[in-house]
Amino acid sequence: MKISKIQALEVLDSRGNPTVQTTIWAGEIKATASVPSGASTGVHEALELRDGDKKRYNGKGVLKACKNVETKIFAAIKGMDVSHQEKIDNTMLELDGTENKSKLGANAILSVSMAAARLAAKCQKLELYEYLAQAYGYTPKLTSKPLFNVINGGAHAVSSGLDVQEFFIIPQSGKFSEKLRMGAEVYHCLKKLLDAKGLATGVGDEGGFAPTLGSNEAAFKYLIEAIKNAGYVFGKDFKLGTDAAASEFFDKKKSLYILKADKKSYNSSQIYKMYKAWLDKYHLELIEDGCAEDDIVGWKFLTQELGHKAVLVGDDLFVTNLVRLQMGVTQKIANSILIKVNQIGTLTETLSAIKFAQKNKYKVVVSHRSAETNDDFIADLSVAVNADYIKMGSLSRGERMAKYNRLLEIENLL
Ligand code: 2PG
Ligand code: MG
Repeated sequence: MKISKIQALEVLDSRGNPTVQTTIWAGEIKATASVPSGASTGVHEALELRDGDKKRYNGKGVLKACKNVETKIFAAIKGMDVSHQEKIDNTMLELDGTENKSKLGANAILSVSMAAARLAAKCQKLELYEYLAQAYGYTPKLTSKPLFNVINGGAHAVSSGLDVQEFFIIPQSGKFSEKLRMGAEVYHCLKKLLDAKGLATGVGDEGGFAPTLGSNEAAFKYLIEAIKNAGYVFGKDFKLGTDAAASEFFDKKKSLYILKADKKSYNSSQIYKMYKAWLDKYHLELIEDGCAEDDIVGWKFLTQELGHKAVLVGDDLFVTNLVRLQMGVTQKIANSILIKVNQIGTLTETLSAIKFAQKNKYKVVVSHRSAETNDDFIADLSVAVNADYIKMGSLSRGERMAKYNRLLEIENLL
């Protein structure tokens, strides 16, 4: 079970940009993991190390990060027991020594952290979700509700003109395989509907459609129609949700949320009113990043006004960071946290954020990034920690299906 060899490879993610894929060996046994990447990244996220060499991949190469894995990191963790996750992660944190992992790169560190966990599971002949559940004191459960992001806007589909980044359909009951089927049926009805109206049905970064709709609200109307066309009852079989990703349309200088598609703007003490109107009209179950990452005033209004009737998720707000989450709990803002392993960069830190959230009754949403690989680690993670929700994209694109198909396998195993 001792780490004997490491290799890191520059591979491409689903947006066609380089990312780090690391393989770790313990004797003859090996395991591989690759790292996702965001587009609407929070300013408080750990740093993704990019080469900056404009002659390669527009400066986005990750050869330095790969080198860090094979040299500095390997030298520090060689010979360690692969199941000593905390020790491996803490060794890398010490070696890096910076607040935001800028020396080694969060991409370098995370690839090792994930591959180590996968290798430990393999060595113990356990499924990854079983291993993680055992290691962190859970009983594996696949009860999370999927947030299917079937209309993409914002930074994930700039040509759509939508300010809001993600529009979710949320199936309300049935086991995972049934929820997946329901989601896929609505997805296909949505495609038909858009086709019939002569709207674009090419997909955005997360596999949702990216039509030019003219207003953010229009997206909800299409979702409701598609749900009905698929034979489901809106409000009972499906509810809706959104990731506004509001940091992206918050003008810091003017201190205003500017929604271009709606020709409207709001300040921090008003923005909740827009969501309240949407919530009442469209049965919103969940709103992610309704306010910008550092707009604590906006978050307070939002939480006071809507926190009792909607799941309010902090993504850019918390960045899977225990210290940011502690601040949120103290300030009583949001009531849920988005969990993205690469925002923080190690499995150990990810788990401490999850545990703290659960202890404080914040809901947990295990999430992908807008650029992914076929790595399905987060499927196992969500089952291991009994996530309340999962966010793994729409019902198309291979890198999203990899996660859903893994969940189908896990459902079968469970
Ligand atoms: C988000 C994510 C994933 P990105 O904002 O929640 O949907 O997007 O990976 O681009 O930050
Ligand atoms: Mg988000």
